[in-house]
Amino acid sequence: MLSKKKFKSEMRQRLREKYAMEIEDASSQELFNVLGSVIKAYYSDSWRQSWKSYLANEDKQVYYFSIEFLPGKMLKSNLLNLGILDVVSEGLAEMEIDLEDLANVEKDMALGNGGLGRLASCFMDSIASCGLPGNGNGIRYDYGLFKQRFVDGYQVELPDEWLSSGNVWEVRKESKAVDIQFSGDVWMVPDEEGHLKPVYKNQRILRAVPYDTAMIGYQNKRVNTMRLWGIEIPTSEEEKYTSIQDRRQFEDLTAVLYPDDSNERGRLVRLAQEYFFVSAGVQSILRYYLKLKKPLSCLSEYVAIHINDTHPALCVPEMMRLLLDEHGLSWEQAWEITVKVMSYTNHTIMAEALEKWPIHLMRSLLPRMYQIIEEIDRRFVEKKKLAYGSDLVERTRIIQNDQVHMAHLAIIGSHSTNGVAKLHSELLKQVVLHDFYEIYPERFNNKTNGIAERRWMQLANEPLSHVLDKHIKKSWRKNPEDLRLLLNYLDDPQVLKELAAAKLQNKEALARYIKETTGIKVLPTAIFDVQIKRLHAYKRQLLNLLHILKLYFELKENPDTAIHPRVFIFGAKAAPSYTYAKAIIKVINEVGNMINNDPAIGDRLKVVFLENYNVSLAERIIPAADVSEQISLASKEASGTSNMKLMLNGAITIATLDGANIEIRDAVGEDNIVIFGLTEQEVYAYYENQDYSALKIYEESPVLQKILNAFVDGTIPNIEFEGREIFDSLIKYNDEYFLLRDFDAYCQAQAKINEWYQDPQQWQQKSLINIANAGRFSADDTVLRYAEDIWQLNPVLKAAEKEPR
Ligand code: 26W
Repeated sequence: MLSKKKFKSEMRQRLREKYAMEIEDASSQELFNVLGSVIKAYYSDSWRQSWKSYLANEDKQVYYFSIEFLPGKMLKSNLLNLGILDVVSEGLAEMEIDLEDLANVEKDMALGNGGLGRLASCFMDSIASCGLPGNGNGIRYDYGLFKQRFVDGYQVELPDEWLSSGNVWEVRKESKAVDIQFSGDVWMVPDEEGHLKPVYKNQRILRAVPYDTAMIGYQNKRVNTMRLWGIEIPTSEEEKYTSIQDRRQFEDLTAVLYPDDSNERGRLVRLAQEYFFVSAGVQSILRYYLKLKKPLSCLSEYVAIHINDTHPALCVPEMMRLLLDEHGLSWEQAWEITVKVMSYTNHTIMAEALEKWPIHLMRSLLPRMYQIIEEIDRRFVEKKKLAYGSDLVERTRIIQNDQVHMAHLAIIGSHSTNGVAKLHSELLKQVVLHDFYEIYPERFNNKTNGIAERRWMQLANEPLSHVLDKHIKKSWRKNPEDLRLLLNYLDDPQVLKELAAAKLQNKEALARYIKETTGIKVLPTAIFDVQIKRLHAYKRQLLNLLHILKLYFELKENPDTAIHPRVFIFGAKAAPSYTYAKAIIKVINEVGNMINNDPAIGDRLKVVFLENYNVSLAERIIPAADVSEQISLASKEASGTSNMKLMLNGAITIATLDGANIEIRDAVGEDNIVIFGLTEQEVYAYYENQDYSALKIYEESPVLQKILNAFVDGTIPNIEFEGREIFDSLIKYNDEYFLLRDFDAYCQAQAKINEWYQDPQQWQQKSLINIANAGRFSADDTVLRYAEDIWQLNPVLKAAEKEPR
């Protein structure tokens, strides 16, 4: 184990070597860079040993393909998992350095939009912490998700230059680079044995260079790899580029993360990005596999490839291309291997999020991919038509109306399709993918999401973690199920007091941050009501705002209305092209200004929209939350994961029966969560009967009239355009997400929250029950289920089980 003495001398030594300076003269950035290199040296052995042991034991490995990863900051997470967090923070303190200052230097690695990307990073942490041989495979974007600034209440996007001061955690692996072929033409020509071989003409070859980042297991000496691919022009191709622009056009293919998180826009560069990291990943996996000197027919016994939503679905035709064209297998052999190796997770049922690539784009950019997809489609139709009839087959085939349906390709080309929460997986089987469920019932399964509780509790919430250590000892840190031991203290006033004190400490810290960053003064004793997620109509941030306006108007009308002071905290980015979402951001900010500066309201109501919501801001907000807003229209939110993080940190959830909210209700019981609103059955009944009228509800509700009219009658200032757009979306375009229908039930639910909060003992007990039952949403359990049911990772599992969890 690393001693403080050894650590300090290492720091001094490396600072001299790297910057020829003493600790006292170094900037936080320089100290952070040196600390990063000290830590890297500390885990490099385990990293190499882990790799060598997988090779030596010929362990089956899983490769998690995701176009997004959202690690956030890694310094403290690496220190915690290495078990040296205390040694390092004390060692630095002895050199008058605050670890927090260095942690703040590190830029968030924000190579993702939201749920899907963060889940991938939670899984990376859990796969390593469970001792499973797993690798991440993605893209090294030069620019992550845009930085959000509010200018006059409007969202403005700024580039996220996360690499401007380098990235201490990555290792560039020049020697592992591979070539990626784009566009040009391809002919199938018989070779001397008569096998059809592709002949390519004027295609572009680009170089994929891997950058590896260590994924450190929790105090188990296991270190896995997240491989992110950067793009370069190979020297052999240089003469093909006539100008810098010409070069940049290709070098910029992976420059930027697409900022849409539920609306595919069919851009050529996006398709190129999808093929780039897929081809690089599959090629490097087969290169590794050949080292094992095993027949290709056994590939699925040593390799599992997971397709994280449809963005990496080209893994199916790319594996076929390599097995057919480079390894000369027959179609049948190649197909059998591919299906056994591949597995797919669906993360959304939103139609606009399901990728469908125009065949002209696929054919021009990826001619060989298109050829193979055509053949997969032809054989699927031929094979299934007889058994299932043409209608069902025409609905499930991959190529339809000149588009390539990527979800169909992923389902047909893999042995497992899972949803991310029980309700979502049921909706996939019964509604969205029902035709496929008819054909492949055995492939469909559920894997309810989870979260890395090390980051979202141990790192984000030290005050609560210490109260837990004090009363239920430390086993929960390795085995979150042990949080249930807290239930033994449900009626222990001392423990309840200490839990409340920890929450207040976090709220005071957030109140300071809010004051510093927005100038708004909030009462730490107020109810901190939090809604943090991407801005999207189905997540209904607007419903939250309608209730805030109701409270505001009530307080204006009768100032002595008894409500416990409330602070409504929002964190949300909108996709730049999503104008409706941006209109909602503007209106929330304008309503906030109106309420926060209204002397008649004072401290009783505050609305705070924190800029640039990301992983690090989430780590600040979540420990300070009293109420968790999970109010999406039932059936729309596949799972949600902020709901689990807020529950773990003792917030009480106000929720619809949607996604994983249902499983949270199952975990804590009706008395410890506030449920409201339409169920998914009722929503589907409305779709069935087409009898929903928002106008009718509006006309029958004076309260709603007052609130909605405020959007267009000038009551809310500076929203002339946005207010009209929103008013019309509800009344003229009939409120697609049934906000008006759920409004009354939501207000009653909020009144219940207000009532519960009046009794601190009762509230704290409900909070305790949420914390105690949050262990079941550990991503460690989730990945172990993937490993057992889908990836069939072998004996290493036993090792994981053996580890005291
Ligand atoms: C093509 C544009 C695009 C980009 C991203 C479409 C769809 C996506 C993601 C699938 C959207 C996403 O992040 N979905 C969220 O995934 C989480 C992890 O499973 C779930 O918890 C959320 O409910 C789901 O919205």
